[in-house]
Amino acid sequence: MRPANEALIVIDVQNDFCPGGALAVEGGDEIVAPINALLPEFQVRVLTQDWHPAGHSSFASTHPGQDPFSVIEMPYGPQVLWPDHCIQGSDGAAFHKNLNTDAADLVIRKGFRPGIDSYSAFFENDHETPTGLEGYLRARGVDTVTLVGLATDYCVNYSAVDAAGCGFKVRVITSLCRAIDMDGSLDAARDGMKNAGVTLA
Ligand code: VGL
Ligand code: ZN
Repeated sequence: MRPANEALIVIDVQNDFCPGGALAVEGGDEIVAPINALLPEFQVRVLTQDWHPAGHSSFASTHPGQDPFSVIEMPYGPQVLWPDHCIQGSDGAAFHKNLNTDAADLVIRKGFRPGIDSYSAFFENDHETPTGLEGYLRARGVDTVTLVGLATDYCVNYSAVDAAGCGFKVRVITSLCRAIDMDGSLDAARDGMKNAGVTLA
């Protein structure tokens, strides 16, 4: 058992990010069993859930003439346009059926504001609207976080960098993550995490 100041944060292990899903990450389902095995090691366990309303501004379908995986400029900066995914209440937004969600202390949902995306478990993509997770972790006396989940180069990466920015000691177990890896995004994410002081284990 790990000490009470350490949290495990499981990022977006949802059907739409697993094979067969709307924004499938190769091998996304392979990490479910080892994550289940890791959960009991931690005294503080958090799951995140990407949770978009239909017509979300991060969906290509919301922007006539735009293809999935193109990039547009939003008031808060560049935004990749994704296929419709993780729509609130849909099967795609549900956790992978084998993920041991019963083991979680907290499920934090993100991306529910129509006009702003939220890759990070800590702040939305404007880098200032908080999800509340920082306060939750601090209130429970956590100063060290371990991150696993999907996708390495987007939601895990943004969560890890933000956690480090909040002052947490951060470790990402890369073998328990899988990446979208679009246009060098995985290499860029690795560099960004290392520069932020994140340990890649
Ligand atoms: C994610 C793209 C869009 C992720 C979520 O979980 O990495 N990526 N929404
Ligand atoms: Zn999303």
